[in-house]
Amino acid sequence: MSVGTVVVLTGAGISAESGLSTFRGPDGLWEGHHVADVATPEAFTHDPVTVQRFYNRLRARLPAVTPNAAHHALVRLEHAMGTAFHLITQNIDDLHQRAGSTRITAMHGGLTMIRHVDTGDVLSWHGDLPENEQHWRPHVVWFGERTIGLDHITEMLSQAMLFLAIGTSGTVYPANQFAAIAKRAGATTIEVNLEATAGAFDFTLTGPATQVVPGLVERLIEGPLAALAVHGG
Ligand code: BJW
Repeated sequence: MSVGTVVVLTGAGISAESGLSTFRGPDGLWEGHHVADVATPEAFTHDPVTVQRFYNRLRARLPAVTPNAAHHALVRLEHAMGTAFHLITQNIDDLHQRAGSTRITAMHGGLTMIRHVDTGDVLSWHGDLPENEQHWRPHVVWFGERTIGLDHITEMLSQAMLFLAIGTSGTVYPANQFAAIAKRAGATTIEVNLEATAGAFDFTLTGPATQVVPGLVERLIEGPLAALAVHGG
């Protein structure tokens, strides 16, 4: 039997209430930088010190923050849905993983990994990289680089019964296409955000993720998904 899946996409907004900055603040700056000055391969080639220092600062902040109620609720949904659940995150923090999510694709990489620029080897990494290091770089996806796991994501979206986007502005390709892809595949599409975005959503639930997501997850588990989990889990 073909079983529809639940696909959840998260962005920086889900981690905002854990104390991490979103990317596109009112001043257009991200941690005092224009995103393009630190999140491109060209920036790393021309000014590795600024880029390494920037990511060292972000990485050093991780131990001080913890997953919030929205991250934990998605773990409950994963447990209820089993293999019929998939989480895609654009976030490079590790809060979903620390909350306990396992069926996850981190499509923009992760701060706690580094990659060798020549061999492509990836290592787990929790400290600073030397600021003048040019062979090892943060394992994050910069503008113009290929996102991680896109074939798998496309496959998941084609089977989606429900697509839920949480805390993403929908300004960055290809994640900003996922709602439309899922909708074309027949999914109901819902976003949770402080404000409606331009994405292809059937419903917008406005409010902070920690207040909206736990209740939504409980309703999904008790309601229409309960039957699905029996078959898909
Ligand atoms: C709450 C909340 C609360 C707040 N509760 N909600 C022209 C030139 C060059 C490139 C392009 C171009 N046009 C298009 C492109 C492609 C480009 C792109 O999209 N650019 C646009 C910006 C113009 N995309 C790419 O380059 C991608 N790759 C690609 O296309 O590859 C093609 C390829 C194919 C084959 C071979 C090679 C290449 C890669 C994109 C990489 C994005 N990287 C970043 C940085 C990652 C590393 C790092 O973090 O340092 O990823 S950019 C940044 O934006 C980060 C995020 O993951 C991403 C998305 O941001 P997100 O999560 O949506 O955050 P915000 O801040 O924008 O929004 C937060 C939302 O939360 C808001 O809506 C709030 O309201 C809400 N919120 N608090 C609920 N409590």
